[in-house]
Amino acid sequence: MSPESPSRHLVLATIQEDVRVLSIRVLGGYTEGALGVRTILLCIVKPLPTEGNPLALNPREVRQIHGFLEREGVTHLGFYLMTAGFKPFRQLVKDLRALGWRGVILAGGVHATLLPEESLVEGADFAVQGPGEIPPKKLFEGADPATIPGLVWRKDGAVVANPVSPEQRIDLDTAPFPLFRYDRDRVLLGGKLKPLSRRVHFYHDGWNGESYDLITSRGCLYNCAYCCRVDKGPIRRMSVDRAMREILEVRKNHPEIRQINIQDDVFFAGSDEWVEEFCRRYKSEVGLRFIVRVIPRFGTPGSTTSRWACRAPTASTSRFTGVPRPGNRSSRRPRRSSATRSTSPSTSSSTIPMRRRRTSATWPRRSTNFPAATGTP
Ligand code: B12
Ligand code: SF4
Repeated sequence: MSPESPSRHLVLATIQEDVRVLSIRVLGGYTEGALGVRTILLCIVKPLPTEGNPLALNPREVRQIHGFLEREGVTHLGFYLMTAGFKPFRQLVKDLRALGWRGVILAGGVHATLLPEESLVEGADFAVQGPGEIPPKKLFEGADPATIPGLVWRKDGAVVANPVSPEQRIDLDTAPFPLFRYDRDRVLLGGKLKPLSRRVHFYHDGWNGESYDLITSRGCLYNCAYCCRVDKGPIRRMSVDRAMREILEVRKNHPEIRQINIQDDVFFAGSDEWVEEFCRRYKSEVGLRFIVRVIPRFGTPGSTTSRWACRAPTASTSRFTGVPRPGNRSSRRPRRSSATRSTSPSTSSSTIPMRRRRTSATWPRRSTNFPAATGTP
């Protein structure tokens, strides 16, 4: 897509229980910032399903989405799929087509990577496995689907899944900042479509609107059989400088942000030099409380990881919970959200006392030398 073709209008949507839509914020930063495609985020806020209460969109909500796509002249609808959102996505595609919407529909994310063929639901045009920046770029450029890595498409009535390729793994230093803004994006909340305002963010991000989700790397060193992660290759990470620029930009434009929630799968995998530099600059240039997930085996006695995990001396939080210390600038205690929970059994959560870990009898040595990409152990 080039700036000369302004007719393309992409909506990146997802169904979540809150408005913390990191995946489409990151991807939207790329489609808008690097590809020049007008991009709007659409957060469909729905409680997670429970027994007897499936996640579903009612006809009124579907009509609202359809009206919005028509009114805005949207040409492409991209969906970030977690498994929980798959069925409502399938129904939505069916309903949008029944209502006559003719734009391009594509799905990507965790579920599309796990089950690519299934994710190319009836009525949708494409699904994307693996990192999602390059396939839409090539689609916008009009490339032959057969040549687009990770693309799932139809040929003569059959579903074809092109293999994921290293070409999809962009240099994170070249990635534009994720979209993080008020009033331009949309939220479907309580059956009503409205701007994703600061007020909506305040009530529906789980952290009183004070938290910013940051991701500095993609991938993980492990290869757990049950893992759903999208990026299967060796870890790649942005430079400390790129990460700092992103945080400082957020601080400049969003004084309400008082916490950085680091979402990397394995933030501490790698050289102490990267972490040391990040800590030093974070403390002197940012100084906000933070949350980070720790895989304990990356800590060796005396290493930066251990110091962070045991005492967190280099940041303005007393523990890894993101809960402010008494006297911290924030007077409000953020309610506990999924951010404080471990996203996998392998990562430790703040509920495990960190000090106990330090006295653990065994300290397995780290198996990698970061940022050299060494692949899964
Ligand atoms: C950050 C995070 C969150 C955040 C933000 C969610 C988000 N993704 O926007 C929060 C805290 C809100 C969250 C919540 C939950 N999460 Co979560 N989360 C993650 C985590 C750690 C990172 C995701 C991320 O943003 N990565 C950075 C981005 C840039 O990478 P990405 O998501 O892979 O996106 C890229 C590609 O997938 C692709 N892509 C993405 N969307 C699209 C769309 C299109 C159209 C295209 C073409 C491409 C594309 O392009 C992107 C750029 O390359 C992942 C683990 C992981 N590594 O994936 C778990 C993970 C996604 N979470 C998971 C789960 C289970 C949950 C919860 C249900 C947990 C719970 N029980 O409460 C909740 C609820 C979610 C909901 N439905 O409401 C599972 C999902 C499993 C599955 N099969 O669906 C994961 C995989 C963790 C795990 N290993 O189990 N999560
Ligand atoms: S540690 Fe987590 S992200 Fe890494 S492979 Fe295992 S489950 Fe996946």
